Amino acid sequence: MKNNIYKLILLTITSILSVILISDFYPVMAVHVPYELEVAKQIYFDRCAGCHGILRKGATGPDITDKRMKEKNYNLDAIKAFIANGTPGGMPGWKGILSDNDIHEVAEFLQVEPPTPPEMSLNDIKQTWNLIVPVEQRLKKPEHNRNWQNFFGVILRDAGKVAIIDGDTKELVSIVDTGFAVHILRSSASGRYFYSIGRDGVTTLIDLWMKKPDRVAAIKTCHDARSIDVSKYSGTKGNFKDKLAVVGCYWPPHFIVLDGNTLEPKKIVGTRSYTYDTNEYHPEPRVASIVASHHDPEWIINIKETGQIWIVDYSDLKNLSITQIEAERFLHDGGWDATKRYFMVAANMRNKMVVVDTETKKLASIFETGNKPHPGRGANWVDPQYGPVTATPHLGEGVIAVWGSDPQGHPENAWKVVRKLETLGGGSLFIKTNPNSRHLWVDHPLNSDDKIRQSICVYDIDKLDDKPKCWQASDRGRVVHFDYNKDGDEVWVAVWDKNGELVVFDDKTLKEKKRIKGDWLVTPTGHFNVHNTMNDIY
Ligand code: DHE
Repeated sequence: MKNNIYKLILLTITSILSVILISDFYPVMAVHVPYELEVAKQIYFDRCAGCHGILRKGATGPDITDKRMKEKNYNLDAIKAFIANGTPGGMPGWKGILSDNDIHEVAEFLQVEPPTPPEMSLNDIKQTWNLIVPVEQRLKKPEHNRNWQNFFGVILRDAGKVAIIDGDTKELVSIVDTGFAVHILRSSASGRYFYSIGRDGVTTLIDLWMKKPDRVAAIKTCHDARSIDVSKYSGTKGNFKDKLAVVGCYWPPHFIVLDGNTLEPKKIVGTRSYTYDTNEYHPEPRVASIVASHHDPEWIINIKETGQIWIVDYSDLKNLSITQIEAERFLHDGGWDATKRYFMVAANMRNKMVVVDTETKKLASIFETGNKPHPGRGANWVDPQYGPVTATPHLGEGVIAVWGSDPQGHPENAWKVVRKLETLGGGSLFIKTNPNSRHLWVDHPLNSDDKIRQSICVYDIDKLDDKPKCWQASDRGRVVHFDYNKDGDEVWVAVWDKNGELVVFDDKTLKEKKRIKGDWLVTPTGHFNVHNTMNDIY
């Protein structure tokens, strides 16, 4: 009885205190507003921040700060109409995806000053570190007889999980809990581990040698992230294979170096700096793609908003050396040429590709390809007419641009667009081929037409003047991203839908070999073959 009276008194005091506190911060609508602000902030973070930035200063999408809304005289209804219907600049309409109420909330949110999200120190990050299986307790050899170098890691985006599928048998081997909306997976240099990075900055280390591959370590590296890679170098400067990992964050804008085997955080480096061209301070220069060099202990780290490419030497973390290359603004995705000497990255809002020579550590070229190039990792092949080439599709137009990428053997074609191939329309994200194939595959998942976004096209590399073969690979969702199997004779593509599928095609005949289905296949997006990912084969 006495206890209950104490509890009642405590509850009353707590309630009075919360009302006082809340109304202090939000004097007008004490309880209602903070809830809605949180909802709007979350929707903005999930759906809009990737393109417009957390501080809304713009990148792939334009500046949408409250200041600019006022300058443009956009009132609530005008903003709601933009969000609902999309824009001619390429923003998709959100009607049908967001409710009318959500659209209203976001429109209101865009009229007030963007709140600055919290920072995160190395110590804050360390508090989230979870070493699930210490290294000494891990397996000394695989616990199964499967051909694990032909495993595929498949992102189950909205489920916050990654599926591991046996590429030989097409069986589901395991499903692993990861961060929210995992963006990409990368393989360790040995291939034994998959590293996943969630949009929420959660990094997960998955051990493929376990009978049922599972997490052996996890850590939250920031609040918003898209990229991760590992140390791949072994040579006279040391053996760094599987030793380090690096995560690139959108917010806070930093990259963080982790122990490759345990994910223990080692070093954090902020990217806030000055734009390469106007030399103005930028508060949110986000880390876009990262690749690991095979010939030096270095990562190539792309800083989106300041337009700089940083070559980071990870061999001495205490005396870190970074070469900062002035490139172009809004760097996004990219990959290696076939020799892995040149790194090529899209500056998508400037319609350009930027090339860095990682041997001389200098900018090699910047050239135009078309409306918003989006190469993914790109595609490399030996063209019958132009020699070694690389290609990108585009978000803004139905074109694949092909350029020479062999300045030593074919200097006349180097960094020049030598072919333009027609696709079914804009909205392409990924392209793929393989050294064992003479086919080039392209998707169109962001096209506004249902049929086109469910269609893929395949070009015969030896007859690029001929029309490609195109077909609808699914009657629902969006068909997105490719990877080959280890032998380079099968291509896997994802049907990005609540009831998702993986469709496996024979690369020679283009015939469908298998449709992997199951209620666990929730919104599959990127899917990564171990052998191709560890060796950067694309
Ligand atoms: Fe991605 C790669 C950022 C939307 C699927 N995406 C990348 C990379 C970056 C990036 C920086 C390069 C990583 C690297 O190589 O280190 N992506 C962004 C965005 O900012 C953007 C435009 C908006 C957002 O809010 O995230 C965005 N991306 C998408 C999607 O909508 C996709 C289709 C599904 C999803 O997960 O949301 C998507 N992005 C992918 C995939 C890759 C990728 C599958 C890796 C391609 C590869 O073959 O390596």
